[in-house]
Formats: sequence, structure tokens, C-alpha cells
Amino acid sequence: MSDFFKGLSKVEYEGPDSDNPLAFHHYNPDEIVMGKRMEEHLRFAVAYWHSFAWEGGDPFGGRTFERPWFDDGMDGARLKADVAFELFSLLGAPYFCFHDADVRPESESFAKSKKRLEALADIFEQKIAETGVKLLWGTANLFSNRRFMGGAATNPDPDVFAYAGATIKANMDVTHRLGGENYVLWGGREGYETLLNTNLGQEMDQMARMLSMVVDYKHKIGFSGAILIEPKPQEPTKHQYDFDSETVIGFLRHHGLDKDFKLNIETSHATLAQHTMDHEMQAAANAGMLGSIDANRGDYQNSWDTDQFPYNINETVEMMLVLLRHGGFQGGGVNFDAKRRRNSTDLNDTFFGHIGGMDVFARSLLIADDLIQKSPLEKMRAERYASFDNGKGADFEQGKLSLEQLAEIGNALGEPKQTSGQQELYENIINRFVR
Ligand code: XLS
Ligand code: NI
Ligand code: NI
Repeated sequence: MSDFFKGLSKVEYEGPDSDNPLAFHHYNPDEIVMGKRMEEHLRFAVAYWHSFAWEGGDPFGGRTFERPWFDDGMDGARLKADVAFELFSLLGAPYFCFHDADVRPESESFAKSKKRLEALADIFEQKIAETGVKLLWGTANLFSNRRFMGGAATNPDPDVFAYAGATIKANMDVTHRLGGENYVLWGGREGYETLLNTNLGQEMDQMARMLSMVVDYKHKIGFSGAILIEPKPQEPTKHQYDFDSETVIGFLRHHGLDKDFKLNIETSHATLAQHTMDHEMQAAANAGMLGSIDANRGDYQNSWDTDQFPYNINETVEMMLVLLRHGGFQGGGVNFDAKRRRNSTDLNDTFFGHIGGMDVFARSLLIADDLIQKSPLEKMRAERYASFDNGKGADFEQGKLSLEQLAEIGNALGEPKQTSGQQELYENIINRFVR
């Protein structure tokens, strides 16, 4: 293995009282929570794109990071792979995720770019065997290259549709070969800038067609992982078709595709959709589609995808409550789709970001477990709906009452008794356990 992070040793759990900023204070992989190791609950992954491919540019200025693999073709790509696996191992992250474009430089033809991707996959195969780090998911970048400016699956040009299909196939093949546990589709440019030039119905149908081809192919090659769709309401396009969890679930059901997909839900995207992350996760869980999450945070005062590292305890506790109540991720995990800030230029900053993120999840998992086991939260919520458990309430719930029968009951009632929703009490219980 390379020794790029000279002098750094493996990040270990040292407990909440440790002063060491390069240690975990809460993430203790072997600690048992609800009968399962913490590592198995959380299944952390490092995102190749933010930590190794992103150069620190933004719309107002270019690269701020100095890394020896930038601009260096396939040699750079190989060095980047060395450093990436070094970081995964030092962090003790069990998984990573990547797009084709993160790991190999594009070449002048599709066939040559694919060769390069396969060459990197050869390297990954070896490194996976050496380090035990696994692939949580692979995906295709169908948004950076200008050929996709008008969409990939939803492009009005069938040649671009075909190019997108070929790219997806190449990435599914590589993901499958590397033992990837899921495959992600984020519709980066599947959306529109203006309806004036857009045939919405045609574009949605094209998207559904591409998704059913993906499902057919998955079965054909025997890929047993889940195909995950990642909702986002906007950015880069003004309106993205996979707007939020409910929109994606409705779209999949409408096209008879819901059995073959799950969701990959991202915190910052939830914020952009004006939802909370636990709302997005809950919607997916209700549909049996809580596949995986992209962990980060957005900014509540602006409207772009800031992809900051997770930091907010209460937000994460609310997410972990949904996760634990629904029996965990269905095959996925917690992928840090998060980048250190543009002026966080030290090598250590990538470690601090991940350590903080892993700790906030671990701590929130423990708090959510306590809330479920030791606080009155679950009981209070259940009691709020308890009158549906028997009598007329149960009849209604089981669909035994017609509207006329319901009206008969209603006609005989006085004003229903007022029952407090007790939001403040619920909030106080959460904060009493956040420690
Ligand atoms: C961008 C998305 C992207 C996906 C993978 O906003 O979050 O990074 O996770 O294509
Ligand atoms: Ni994401
Ligand atoms: Ni994002």
C-alpha cells in the first residue's frame, strides 16, 4: 500500500473524553446496538468524487487543492486509486462509491474511455482483495460531459440516449464485477430548464424506458444488488424529474417499476426539496424502498447543494429513529456524499470531515436506540392512534365501514374531545436523550 498520508495512523475509537481530533469519539464499530454491530448498522462509504476528484473549484473560481494526481492522465488515476484506498483503510470505512468519471480520465471515444474504466476496475479488484474495503455502489456520470447538456435518458437526441445506455451498461458491468452491493441512478440532467422547449410526457416516457432496460439487464447479468434512484428537486437543471421521494415512488408505481427499485436519499437534496431528511426517509420506508442514504447536509439559508459534512445531532437523531424503526437499510448504507469546504485545503481536512460525520451518525444511532428502548416516545406515538385498534376505529381501519355507516356514527356524535398533539413534550424528550 502507498504511504501518501505520512505519519497518519489508523483512526481508532478513543471515546467521548479523548482530545485527539484524529480519533473517533462515538464511532465504535464493534459496539452492539439492538443486537447488531454499529458498523453493520451504518455501513459507511467514502465518495470518490468529493474526496479525490473534486479540485476545490466553484462557479467563481478554480482549483484550490494541490494534489499530485490532478491533470496526470492514467498515471494520475492510478496514484489517486492508491491514495483513495489508503484513506479508506486509515479511516476504517468499510465501503466506497464512485462514478466512472471520478476514477478515469475520459478519452476521445466511448470505447477508449471504457477501456480506461476497465483498467481502473482491474486495480480496484486487487485493492478490494488486499484491503477488504467493498463497493457500496457504482454509478455513471451522465451529467458533466457537454454531450449530456440536454439530458441523458431524457435527451431529445436518440444518439445521446444510446450513449447514456452504453455508459450505464459499462458502469453496471464494472459494479457487478467488483461485487458492488447496489447500483445508483441519479438523474443529474434528467429535467428541464424551460417547458417552452420541452415535451414533458415524451421525456418522462424515455426515462421509464431506460429504467426498464436497466432492470432487464440487471436480471440478465444476475446482479443481485438493488438499483437505487436518488431524488433531487433541482440543480443542475431548474426542475429535476426525480424531485423527491414521493415523486419517485409515484413515478415508479405508475410505470410498474416499484418492485425493482429502492431509493438513495440525500440530506442536502431533502433540504432543497423543502423537506426534512427524516420525512424523505420515512416516505421511502413506507413504500418499502429505504435502500441507502447519501449523508451530508445542506444550508438552510440558500438554495444550492452545499454537500457539507453531517454535523447536526438532532437532524441525525431523527433520521436514525426512522432507520431503527424500519429495520435498517435495505442493502445500502451511509455514503458520505460530502466535501470539505473549498478553503479546507489540508490533507487532514478530509479526515476531519469523515471522522465528524461518522461520529455524528454513531452518536445519533445510540441516542435513537435509547429513545426507542428507554423513553416514552414510542408509547406516546402509539397511544395517539390507539383508538383505531378496536371498536369502530378498527372497523374503519379494516375497511369495514361505508361512507353512509361512517356518517351514521358522525351524526350521533357531539363535538369530538380535544386531544393535545404535545409537540413540545415530544421535543423535550428528544433533547433529554441527546447527550
Ligand atoms: C449530486 C448527487 C450525486 C449523486 C451521484 O447532487 O448527489 O453526487 O449522489 O451521482
Ligand atoms: Ni448524492
Ligand atoms: Ni447531491
